[in-house]
Amino acid sequence: MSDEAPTERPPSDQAIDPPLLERLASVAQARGLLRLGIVRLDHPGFAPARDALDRFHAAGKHGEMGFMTRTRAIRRDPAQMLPGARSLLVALVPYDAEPGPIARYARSSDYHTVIHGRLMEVEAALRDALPGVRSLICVDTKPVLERAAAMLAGLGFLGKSGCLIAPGLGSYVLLGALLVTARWTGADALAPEEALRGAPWDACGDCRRCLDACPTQAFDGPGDLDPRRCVSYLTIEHRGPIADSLADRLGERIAGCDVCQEVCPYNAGAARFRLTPEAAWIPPPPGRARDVDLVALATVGNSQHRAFVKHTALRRIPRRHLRRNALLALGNRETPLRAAERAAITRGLEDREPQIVAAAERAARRRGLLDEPGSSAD
Ligand code: B12
Ligand code: SF4
Ligand code: SF4
Repeated sequence: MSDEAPTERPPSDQAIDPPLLERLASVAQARGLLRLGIVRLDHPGFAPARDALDRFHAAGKHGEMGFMTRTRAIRRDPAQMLPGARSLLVALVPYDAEPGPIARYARSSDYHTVIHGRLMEVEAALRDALPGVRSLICVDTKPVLERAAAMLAGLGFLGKSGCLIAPGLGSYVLLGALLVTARWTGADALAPEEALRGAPWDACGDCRRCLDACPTQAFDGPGDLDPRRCVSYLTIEHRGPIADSLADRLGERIAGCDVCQEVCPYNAGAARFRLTPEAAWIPPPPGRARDVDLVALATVGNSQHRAFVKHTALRRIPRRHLRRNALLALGNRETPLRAAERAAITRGLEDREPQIVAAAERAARRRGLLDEPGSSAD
């Protein structure tokens, strides 16, 4: 405890000025958080983001994401979870992994844990500089409009895909924020008149590759996703059955989707590899590489499931949904049915879980299993 405590400023009077932000940014950088920025909560640029959120809910786009409805009011006004909050420090972390049936971010170590750990160091440095300051780390699970905050904090712009695109780094970046009671005394990274002029995806120009390439045509317009048609939502968040019209378009994806990012010209080229220090990448999960064997996943048991999702964001997918997804993916394969696939589908047909049975029936139909003499879905 420092002798200087009596001279502490009351928390309501604490401020982050540009030199302090610079010091925090260098702590962040050293810990693998790139491009630390700050935005005041009363930045007028949040208004259109809040309107977009309202339209999202009014159209029922939250689907089965109960966490979105439960936290709607706080997402609009994060000071409700930290009374006196006045600013958000926002940082980003790049990630990379092999393309495949699991989206890149979910093949890496769980970003919630990684970014949270790195933000704790920034939080500690802030508390050293401003004793008594209150703060809250927000990585995805705390209701903050992270993309809008990142854009307003000067980290990048939003693309028609809705993703935050950081200059030089592209959109394969994950976001984390530190909600703080201190006020920001510097200039806005994105001036209000700039933020309110045009659409946030102006930098996309005429390009619309992400909108056109989306396998489920999930965009209602630029930056306007309907998650209920998005592969990411269907494979990770959706707990009910998946309509055949959508299941037919999942391909072999079983957890998330990267198509709208894969086609984006801002992700082409090697600049992000050059600009990212080795320590900044979200590391691969500890332990052995997660092989994606659809047959094994279609019948995965409890302990294998735990091992498969451990230390990754895949933890969000319950075992029965991973099995459902694997069966849907097996149903989408175009190759001749192998014995191991037949066995996995047959096991699905005998399951007690209606969703698994439905996915197995679809796979059996599509792979010709039900046409074979003696085969039956009963
Ligand atoms: C719910 C959620 C989902 C849902 C719904 C996504 C959605 N588009 O709403 C589902 C499951 C589908 C999903 C999918 C994905 N997600 Co997600 N998701 C979230 C979460 C938890 C909340 C998002 C939210 O509030 N949605 C409501 C809509 C209205 O807000 P928004 O899309 O975030 O932002 C929009 C508004 O701010 C608006 N806006 C802002 N200013 C303005 C101004 C004007 C004039 C207008 C008109 C609009 C506008 O435009 C933005 C883009 O549409 C955030 C974390 C967080 N706390 O923010 C992560 C987050 C957005 N997801 C993330 C990721 C990585 C993904 C996936 C790439 C994962 C994958 N590979 O499968 C996909 C991408 C799909 C896509 N193209 O958006 C990252 C995005 C990082 C980035 N670079 O942008 C986040 C920020 C998580 C994180 N901490 O890094 N996700
Ligand atoms: S994540 Fe896939 S399904 Fe979702 S919007 Fe992007 S391309 Fe479409
Ligand atoms: S693919 Fe084109 S339209 Fe989509 S985010 Fe990238 S630049 Fe913008």
